[in-house]
Amino acid sequence: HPEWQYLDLMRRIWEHGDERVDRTGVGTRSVFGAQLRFDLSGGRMPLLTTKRVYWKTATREFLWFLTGDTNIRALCAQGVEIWTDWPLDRYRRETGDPIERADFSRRIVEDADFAARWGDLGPVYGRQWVDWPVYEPAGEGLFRQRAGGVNQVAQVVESLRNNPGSRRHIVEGWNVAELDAMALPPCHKTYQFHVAGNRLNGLLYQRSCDVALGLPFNLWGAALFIRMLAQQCDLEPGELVWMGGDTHLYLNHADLVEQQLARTPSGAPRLELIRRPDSIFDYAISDFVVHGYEPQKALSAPVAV
Ligand code: UFP
Repeated sequence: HPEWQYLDLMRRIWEHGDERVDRTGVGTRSVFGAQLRFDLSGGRMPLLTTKRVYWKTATREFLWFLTGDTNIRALCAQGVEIWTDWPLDRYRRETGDPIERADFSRRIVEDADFAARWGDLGPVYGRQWVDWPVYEPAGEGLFRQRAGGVNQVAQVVESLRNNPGSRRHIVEGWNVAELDAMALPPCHKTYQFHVAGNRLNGLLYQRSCDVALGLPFNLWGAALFIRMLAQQCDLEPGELVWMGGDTHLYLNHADLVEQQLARTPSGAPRLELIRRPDSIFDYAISDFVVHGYEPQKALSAPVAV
């Protein structure tokens, strides 16, 4: 079962990883440099069966990236709270208001001005993917930002269609000059695509990986990206290659790790795209249907912010 790769990685980190003090202060066990490979043919997806993964939440986040939006408001409005802790933390720090997360989220949804002031994450994934800023000379040695940046996703769709043999099908999140303005510098920072015959392969390089909470989402997102591009470019889904830099487990995830490592994967969930939208930017959550997903029960653990 392909999921053993994930469980083996988890076990290797937990048993042999280097113990490190990390940015969050929680502490991790970590290995540097890891690879996983998943065959996506026949609709197969790297969707974990040893715990429930909220693939709709991950899909909503992915569709939000493609809109270019970097404010959490559209996510909170759909009940997606995966980014809420970062703005919440900043709001509490800067105002001293100990507001509950649910109240903060509700206020973001109900109050547009509040969302504009507190809900933005800076130029994170969405901005870089579809609107990477471009500067042009404005005379006297000055530069100004061009209206409309580079839409990397649209460019990759074009290059996959018109120049499939290219080795330059890349979507990059790591905009060096803008890292300081981001709530979190991109973790899943580089996607590369590769056409082999009629198959579309994809590779994700993730510089930093929370194996328990982040990776299940990141694998789903990367596979989804391949599926959507393949559909748009009349290709069959091929293989997903995942590569991790600092690949870690947080020390406060011990319960999750021990419970999950005691489980055995089973089943082969498949994703069906039930509609072919006009462009990669026109998908809706209702376009995605998963068949044969009967996961073991969810395992929760605290997110390190
Ligand atoms: N992280 C992921 N995947 C993501 C994401 C975050 O694993 O998609 F947004 C984790 C990795 C790391 C933390 O534990 O979030 C980011 O911290 P740092 O920037 O210090 O690497």
